[in-house]
Amino acid sequence: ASILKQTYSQRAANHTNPAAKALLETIARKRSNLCVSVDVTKKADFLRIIDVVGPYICLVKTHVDVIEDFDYSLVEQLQELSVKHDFQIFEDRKFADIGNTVALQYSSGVYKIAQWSHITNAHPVPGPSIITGLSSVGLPLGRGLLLLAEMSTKGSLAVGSYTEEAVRMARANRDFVIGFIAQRRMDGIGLRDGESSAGEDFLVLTPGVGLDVKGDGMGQQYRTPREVVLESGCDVIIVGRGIYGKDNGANPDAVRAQAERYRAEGWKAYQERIGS
Ligand code: 6AU
Repeated sequence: ASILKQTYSQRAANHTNPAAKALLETIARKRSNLCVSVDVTKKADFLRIIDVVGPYICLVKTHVDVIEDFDYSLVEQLQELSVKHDFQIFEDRKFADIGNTVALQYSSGVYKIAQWSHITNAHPVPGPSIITGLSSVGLPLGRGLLLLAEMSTKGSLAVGSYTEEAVRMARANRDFVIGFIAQRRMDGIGLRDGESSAGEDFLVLTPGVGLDVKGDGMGQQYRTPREVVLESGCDVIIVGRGIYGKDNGANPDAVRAQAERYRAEGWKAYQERIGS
């Protein structure tokens, strides 16, 4: 059957990359295709939000470099929460440099991302060597990479032949590239004459998801979970401010209610998609 009609569990069983498999299994076990994006600048806010939304999510997405009081104990506390609540971790680093540099940025420095982040992402702009660099670090650790094939922002340059080449780069590196940050399924994109996408299963994780507003005044554009999962065939909805609000998640009851709401909407759209 087409990937669009397969369940997350069926897809988990057929995946060979450990990070993709673990994410699909988590989604199925928790009945949640919701990833929360926790873009706050204080350790205490970050950990409080994650502890509240933990039961409703499959994945936590971080930007660790925005946390002002970062120290490595934060990583340990995040890992404890990931065990407590059963979610995977995605550092949204958006690597974009030459292979040698991204390998250093991924493995070393203050954050040592490869040590703790199951999934990370990269811009395809440097070409395939960015995958060579990142996979030299991540593949031995069982990590997975997402390529930014499209962006959610108004005026994005990641369109047309750029998106097609991103998908071709992924096809050539299916051991490590597990999918895309994109706004729709990429299955038929970039195929050359005689090629088919049979046997491929790229995950599509989609940001720019919101139920109450259409944008943020800084170029972000929001669509609903239904548009993203049912109409565009994406696999995971990424929601940030729609869940923790304008006050860095100060009110845990409000944060919990939004997480439950987005989980329910995302799951309903998936069930409708697979026809169950
Ligand atoms: O829900 P928001 O708008 O509060 O947050 C969306 C999150 C932010 C962005 O850095 C990220 O998703 N993002 C990405 C990612 C995940 O790579 C790509 C993109 O095209 N748009 C986008 O918003 O943390």
